[in-house]
Amino acid sequence: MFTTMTFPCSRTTAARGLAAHLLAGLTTIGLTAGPGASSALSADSRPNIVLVYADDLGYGDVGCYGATAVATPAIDRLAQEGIRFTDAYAAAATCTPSRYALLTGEYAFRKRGTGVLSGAAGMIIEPGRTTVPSVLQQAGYRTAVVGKWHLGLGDGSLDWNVEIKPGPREIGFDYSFLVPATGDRVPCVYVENSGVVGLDPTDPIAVSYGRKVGTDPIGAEHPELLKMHPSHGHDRTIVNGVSRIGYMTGGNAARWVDEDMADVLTERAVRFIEQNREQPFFLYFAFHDIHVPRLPNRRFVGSTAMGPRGDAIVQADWCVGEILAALDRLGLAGQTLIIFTSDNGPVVDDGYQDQAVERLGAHRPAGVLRGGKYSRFEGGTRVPFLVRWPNRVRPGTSAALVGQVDLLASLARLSGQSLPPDAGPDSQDLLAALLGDSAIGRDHLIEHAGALALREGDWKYLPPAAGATVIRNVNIETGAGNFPQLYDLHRDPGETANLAADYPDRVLAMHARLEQLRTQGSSRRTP
Ligand code: NG6
Ligand code: CA
Repeated sequence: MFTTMTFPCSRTTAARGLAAHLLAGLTTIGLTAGPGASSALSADSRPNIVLVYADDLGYGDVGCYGATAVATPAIDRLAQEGIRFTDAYAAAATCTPSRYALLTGEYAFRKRGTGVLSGAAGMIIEPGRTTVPSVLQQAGYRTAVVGKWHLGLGDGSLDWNVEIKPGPREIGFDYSFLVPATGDRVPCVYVENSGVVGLDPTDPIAVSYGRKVGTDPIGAEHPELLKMHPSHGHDRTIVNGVSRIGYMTGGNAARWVDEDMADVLTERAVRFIEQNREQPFFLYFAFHDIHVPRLPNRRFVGSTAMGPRGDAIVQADWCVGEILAALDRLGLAGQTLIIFTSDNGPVVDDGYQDQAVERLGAHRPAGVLRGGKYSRFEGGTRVPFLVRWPNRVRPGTSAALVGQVDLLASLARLSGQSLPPDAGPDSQDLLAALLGDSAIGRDHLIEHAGALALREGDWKYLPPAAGATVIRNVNIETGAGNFPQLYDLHRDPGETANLAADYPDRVLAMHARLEQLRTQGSSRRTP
C-alpha cells in the first residue's frame, strides 16, 4: 500500500549533506507571506452557522471524495449544493491539537500541553480567550457545542460530582452537551452545561489515569465481560461491555450506551436548532463517529461490507442528514452556512478488534493520500471540507488552500467583528475563498503531527525529524526520517517521489520559512 521513500543513488550523498546542514540550523530568510486574501464581502444578514465536525474521517472515506464502498448521501448532498474543497486541512493529525486550533485560531504546536488529553485533564483554552464561539456570541449569536470536547474540563483536579468549571461556557458557548474526552476514555458520561447528566448523588464518580479507583472490572483482567476486545491499549475500566483508557468508578446511572450515542447527540443538536430558530445561532456539532470504539446503532450494523468502521461512516452520514432535515423542516436551510469537516485523517485499527483491517477491502480511507491519523504526510491532516450556504454560495469545487485554523478570522469577518490584535495568531481571513468568491486561499500552511511540515503552493516540505517511520500498532507512516523531504503535491499527491535532492534551494528556503513561522509566535504577522 505504501511506496518506499528512496533517494536515487547519485543523489543520496547530496541529500545527506543537505540534511546535516538543515539539522545544524540555518540563518533565516525574510518572509514573503502576507495576510490571507482579505475580502470586502459583507453578508446580507447573519447566517446561522453549523460546523459539523467528524472524528477521524479520512479524505477518501465519503462518496463525494471518491469512496464507493460506503454510501454517504447526506454528506454528498452538501457537496452538490455547496463547495467541495480539495485542499483543506485540519490543524493537526490528532484530535486535541486540531480542535484547539479550530476554536482559537492558534496552531497548537505553539502551546505546551495540547497533545491528546486524558479525560482528567484541565481545560487548555484559557477562560475569556477569543474563540470562534466568543466572537460569534459577541456578534449576537446563540452558541452551542454538542459532542466530543477533548479540550479538558475544570482546572486539572476536577470533581465530577459538583459544578464542572471552567468549561465551554467560559470560552463563549451558551450551551454545551459533551462527550468530555473521547469515546474510548473515561469518564463515559455526558456533561450538559456544568453537570454530569443523570448523575445519582449517592453513586459519585471518580476518575483516574494513574492508580485504579473503585472495584469495577477492567478489561485486562476480565476479557470474558467484553463485547469488543482491545487490539492495543484500551484495557482498563469496562463500561457497556467495552474496556476503556483510564479508570472510573461510580456514576453507573449516568454511563452512556455507545450504540445510542449518535442518536443522543443528534437529538440535542437538532433541539438546539429548533429552540433557536428565531435568532442567529452557531452550533458546533462534533459527533463521535468514526472514532473508536466503533459501535454504531443496530440500524446501521451491516449497512456496509466493511464492518463497524464502514457502518460508523453510514451513521455519521445519518447525523448529517438529520441536521439537513431539521433545517429544511424549519425553513432555515437557505440562511444557514454549514461547514462539514473532520478533525484529523483516518486510522483503520485504532485499538479495538473491530474487523476494520480485515474487512477494509479496496476502500482507501485517505484516498490517494499517503499516511493517515498521526502522520505528517497528507493523509494526516488533509480532510474533507464542504461549505454550503444556499442563499449565498454557488456550488462548485475549490482548490484554494484553507485551514480549519482560519475559521476564527473568517467567521469574525462574516459576522462583522474585528479581532483583538493578539487573537488567533495563525488565523487568516479566508472568507472570500470559503464562500467561493475567490479561488485564492493561503500561500502557506503548517501541517502538524508532532513534527511539522510546510505546504507552500503545490510544494510540501518535511524537515528531517526523529522517530519511528511507522507506528506499528496502527500501521501508519509518520513521515519521520533523518533527511529532508520535498514533494510536488500537484503532480504527486501521494507523496511518492522525494524531490529534495533536485531542489536544494527550495528545501533551504522552505526550511528557513518554516523555522521562522514556528518561532515568531504567529504566522499571520509578517516580520
Ligand atoms: C490514542 C489511542 C487511540 C485514540 C487516540 C486519540 C491507544 C492505544 N490509542 O492514544 O485509540 O484514542 O489516542 O484519538 O490508547 S483522537 O482522535 O482523539 O486524537
Ligand atoms: Ca480524531
